[in-house]
Amino acid sequence: MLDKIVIANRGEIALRILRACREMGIKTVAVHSTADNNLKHVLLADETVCIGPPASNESYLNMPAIISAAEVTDAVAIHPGYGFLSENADFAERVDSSGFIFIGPPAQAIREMGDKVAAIQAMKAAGVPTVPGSDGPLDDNPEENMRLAREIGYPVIIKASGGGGGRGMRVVHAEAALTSAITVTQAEARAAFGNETVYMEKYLEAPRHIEFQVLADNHGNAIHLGERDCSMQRRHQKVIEEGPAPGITQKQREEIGERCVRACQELGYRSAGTFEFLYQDGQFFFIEMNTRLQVEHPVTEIITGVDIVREQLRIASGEQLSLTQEQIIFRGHAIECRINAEDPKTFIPSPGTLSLWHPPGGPGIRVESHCYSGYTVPPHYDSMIGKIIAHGADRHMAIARMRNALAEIVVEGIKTNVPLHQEIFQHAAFRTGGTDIHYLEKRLGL
Ligand code: MV4
Repeated sequence: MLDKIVIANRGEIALRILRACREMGIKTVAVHSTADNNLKHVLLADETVCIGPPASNESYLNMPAIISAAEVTDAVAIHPGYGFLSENADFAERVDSSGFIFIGPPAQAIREMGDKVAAIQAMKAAGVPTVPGSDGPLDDNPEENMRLAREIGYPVIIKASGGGGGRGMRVVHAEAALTSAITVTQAEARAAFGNETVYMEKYLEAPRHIEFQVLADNHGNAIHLGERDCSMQRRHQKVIEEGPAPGITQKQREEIGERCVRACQELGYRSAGTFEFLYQDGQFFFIEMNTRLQVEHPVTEIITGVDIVREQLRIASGEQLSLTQEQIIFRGHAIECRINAEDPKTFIPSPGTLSLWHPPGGPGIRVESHCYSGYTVPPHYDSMIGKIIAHGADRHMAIARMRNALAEIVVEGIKTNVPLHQEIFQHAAFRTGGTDIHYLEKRLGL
């Protein structure tokens, strides 16, 4: 097993990784910015290295500083968490060539999935269903693009191959707008991603966002851990995630899950990964793959009993997956609420000192947070300060427990989105389940 690792992240996920390491007897090095001396995992880590000033560019995105921290502490591996450098193929490559283990997929897989056109082509080859579209880059022939859009059927969406996560896309409702939409998306893509490649898909008007969790080891073993429904989002920021996705049958789960597993094997994938799909009219359409541990991974951990971070650490040390597909049993239902330090109405970030932090508890409640009374949420980073995950024998029970937890949590000194969650849990459509990706923004009248 790994002897010592660098945790190249902050906040709740750094603490989550530290806890897994402690269980497994792995020593920890917390690298942190000068704004993060008092982070909970920094206080708990075996060793700490300050890697720079508050600005992420100079600390959590500073590759030489992070790799140097691994060198001076004699660590053997680096866990990137999510965000920051977690999906940076150049970083994975530099970690590797510096003689350390990157706790994630091979750099080549990160690079291939970061190129959305290449990712879609790889999925098609592996039998994963994709959105009807151009199946490759658009060229500069307006007549050919019009013919293609007519064949696909309007509305269509133009997406940047270097984009993803909602960046660099444009919906086109009629032929008159097509050519200029392509030109503008290309120009934006060149400026934002240094790659003007764009592609076209049928625009799905009211889909749900459902993603499949996979794990793969270095020995050719790969498994899927079922799906999560992440449709409750605002401006591409997920607000609530749950699993299993309401209304998805075990047959659909097995069919799509098995195709994701096959894709992992064909890609030479390793570690944890997520296949993102749009789901509409009973069909799944692959859109992107995330090559990292995700914020919402606890939803899957709770319904499968698999510790995803532990598996990542085992895989990175060269061990086999600890379970086979046949051993994965889905039990009950889990729902996660992301708790953000922000105004619940305006969404403006609300950093500051927590005069009181009183997390909820009781049966079926898991809290993932680095917060404590007296902790100061710095203004420099993402506003998520924790997650509440509720579990129950069925969706009703998970909802009942989450409502208790949302009534019980006390956060004083800063504003949070807890009131927004309380409101969502009253909505009849949410309680029924299966709302689409536009539901929350529409309900909020934004
Ligand atoms: C789409 C789509 C509709 N049709 N593609 C946005 C983020 C990026 N991951 C892909 N996105 C979308 N792609 C087709 N062909 C609608 C979205 C979309 C979306 C997807 C998932 C979660 C939230 C979303 C919010 C707006 C648009």
